[in-house]
Amino acid sequence: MSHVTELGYLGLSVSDLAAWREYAGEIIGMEIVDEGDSDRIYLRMDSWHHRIVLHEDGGDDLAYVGWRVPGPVELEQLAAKLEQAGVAVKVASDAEAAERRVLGFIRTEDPGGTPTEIFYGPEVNPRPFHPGRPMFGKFVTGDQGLGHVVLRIVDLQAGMDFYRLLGFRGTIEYKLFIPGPDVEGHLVFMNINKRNHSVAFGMGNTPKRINHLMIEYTELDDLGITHDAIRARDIDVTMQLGKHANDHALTFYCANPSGWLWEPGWGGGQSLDQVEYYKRDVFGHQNEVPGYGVDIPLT
Ligand code: MBD
Ligand code: FE
Repeated sequence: MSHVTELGYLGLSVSDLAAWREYAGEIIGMEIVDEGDSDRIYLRMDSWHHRIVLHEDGGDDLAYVGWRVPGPVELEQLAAKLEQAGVAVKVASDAEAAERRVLGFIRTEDPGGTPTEIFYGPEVNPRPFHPGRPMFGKFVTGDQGLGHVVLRIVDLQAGMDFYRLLGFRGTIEYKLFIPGPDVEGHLVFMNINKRNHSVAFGMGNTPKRINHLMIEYTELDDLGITHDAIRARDIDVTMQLGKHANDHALTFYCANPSGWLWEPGWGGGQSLDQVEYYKRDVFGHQNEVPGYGVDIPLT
């Protein structure tokens, strides 16, 4: 049985590359890799050539998501499984794979309309990771992938069906009361490896494909330094520092230069073998600046 193994890479459409350089490099601590291309820079988080591509194309949204499989055999098996299930897939050319810095990939679309790529063979750079600002530790990646994404998928069942085809496990975990006591909001969290969840959805029919990207530090102090840097620049914080009930990560939510959210975090727990559900968080995560789609009562 073939399934994806991790959240491998993201492509982001951005309109203000200069602002993104400062945000991703000086505030968050990612390594900026500029190879002289007129239309893009790369963000490095570990030994990979990059984990994120910033495409300066006038958009301000998620452009594509890359899920990893171990190798070419698994890619072929997964492509056949998707086609059997009636999901259209397209095999990328060698030139397209080279552009993505992988050995091969297929393209499809998830039920929220997010361009979804399944790939194998990322380019790994033997040069050490060099953070964009001093860091005590590293980003948590490795076999947990680069973080988690919360995507726009309105039809929760269709979303679960699609990601289960890719091998994900998980279901509705949070039952929140949005916007009043009579209306339950449901959030779906799905895991594919040790990371508590790699994909989630249930935030409604938002204008953008993505609500947030969670990235995780190995050291608490790096989260603190990022928090200070966000506060010093008066960047919108939509939910304050707090601890989630499912992944036990200490996180906060801040706006990025494209007007959607990053969720820097520390201390994430592992995925569970058996399902649980929650109605609130452990502590914190109070709403601050509204309008980014996570002003929901997690506490
Ligand atoms: C998360 O990572 C999250 O973003 C929300 C809204 C709830 C629980 C865990
Ligand atoms: Fe999250």
